[in-house]
Amino acid sequence: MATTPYNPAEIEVRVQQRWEAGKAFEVNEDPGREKFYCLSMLPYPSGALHMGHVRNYTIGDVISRYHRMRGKNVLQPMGWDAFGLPAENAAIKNRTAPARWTYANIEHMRGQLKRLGFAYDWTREFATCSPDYYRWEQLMFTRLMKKGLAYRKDAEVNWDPVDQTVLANEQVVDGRGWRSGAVVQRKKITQWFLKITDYAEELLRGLDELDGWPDAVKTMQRNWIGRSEGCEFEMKVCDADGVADPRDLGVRVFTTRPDTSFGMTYAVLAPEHELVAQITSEAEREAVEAFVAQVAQASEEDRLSEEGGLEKRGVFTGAYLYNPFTEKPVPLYLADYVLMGYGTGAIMAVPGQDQRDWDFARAYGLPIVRTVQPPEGWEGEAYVEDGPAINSDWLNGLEVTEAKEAATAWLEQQGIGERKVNYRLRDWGVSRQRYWGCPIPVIHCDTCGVVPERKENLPIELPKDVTFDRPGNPLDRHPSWRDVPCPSCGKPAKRETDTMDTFVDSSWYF
Ligand code: ANZ
Ligand code: ZN
Repeated sequence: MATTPYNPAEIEVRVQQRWEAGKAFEVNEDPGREKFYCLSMLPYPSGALHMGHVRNYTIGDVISRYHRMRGKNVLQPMGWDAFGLPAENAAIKNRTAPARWTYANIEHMRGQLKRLGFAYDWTREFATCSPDYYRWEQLMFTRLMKKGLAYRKDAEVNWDPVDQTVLANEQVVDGRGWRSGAVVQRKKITQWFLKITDYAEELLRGLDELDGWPDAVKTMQRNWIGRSEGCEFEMKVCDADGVADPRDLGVRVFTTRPDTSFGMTYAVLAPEHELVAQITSEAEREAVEAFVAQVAQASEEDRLSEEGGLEKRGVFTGAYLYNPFTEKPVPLYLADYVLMGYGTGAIMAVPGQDQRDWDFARAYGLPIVRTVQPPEGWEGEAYVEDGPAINSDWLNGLEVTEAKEAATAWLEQQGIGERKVNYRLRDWGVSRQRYWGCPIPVIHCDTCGVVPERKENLPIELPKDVTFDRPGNPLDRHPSWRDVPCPSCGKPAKRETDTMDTFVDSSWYF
């Protein structure tokens, strides 16, 4: 039997030409046929395909071809997730425009995808860096803004004090700026956020309706959203004898364990808490300021690490909070393990039932009072499981669930607290202080404030005449792009120079 050797260079080229000539994979609407849409995550035009691309796009292609063979009208498009930092880095290195680098890569990678023979409808190809695409993203942004779902607040960035510029995490190498070598600082600037936390509950409920997803993935999503039921209540600032501060200051704490309140032996503010300066006593001020400065230098990773990346984990403020349950004062500390971005940025600490509090109490010589009875023979440290309440006056004997309910009801009755649901999920910071991204279509006017661009002026295109000979965002120093009339009053105003995170581009192309 004669065998024909398989010669891809000859056979595949011939077949692919036939597909192209016959528009084999172009699709038009056809109400008479069942539809099938197959979209694989679009590639980033890095320069060349890698084996991960081949694997991934082969899977989508097999599914598409299967459904096409079953007679369905199959749409399998392809495009490019094309904004992002590597284009800017290449621009700096090769002295070429980010757009040129990006489109040259797309050209090359498109050729590779075609040679692999994937059944794409190439007439529908698009790139997220093209104004035809990002005009819609800008329109969505202005609409989110009008609904209060895109808003501004201060957030930390990596700041290079020598280059005077914001750095992406990738540009910080061993705590130093990749170009200047200077020690990177944390700095607060005003940035744009999308209010995804408004949808936390909806996202959580949506997970229950997801069929065919692995439980591990759903659990990961649930933990990411991190729904947490507890209560928030206020404690008055006082002195060591429990005498209320004459300024009538109060601190709100969030706890999931109000049942353990009788075991609160100290309380903690996040070092960034707004009350720190006011409540700190003169005797402790120097130590407190040194601690706050030290924490400001540390990364979140260091702060949350078990060992504590810092020399010192906390400091006494000289102030006390009045525990309404025991009617006694507890010392108020600052500690790195309490984060400003969660709950109220302040906690009641219960070493008997919380391991982090236990470790801290041990290190700082603070008292430990158990308020849940551990099982007999218990030799561990903090006891976090269920059991009857002890050392808790009128809560004694109640199981955790009942005791929580009773303590919460009491706080509500007293008018000092209420039930509260918190989420780990944060609002999404979408501002990037970079050129190669979708411009945020907003104008800053001295008279009108922050104004969304008018629909008829969209898209706000990136200027092409920019240089990367200096560090930082070229949009900030472009001579004319920034200066525009205010869409509302017409007076001279300035464009926003932040662009959007590339994950915004890839959040809606489906
Ligand atoms: C007292 C207490 C006693 C707590 C106890 C726990 C156990 P989740 O489940 O993640 O919501 N907490 C609150 N705000 C915090 C912040 N900004 N930074 C660090 N820790 C914070 O955890 C809620 C618990 O984490 C809260 O309940 C509080 O400690 C702490 F036996 O209050 B708990
Ligand atoms: Zn104006």
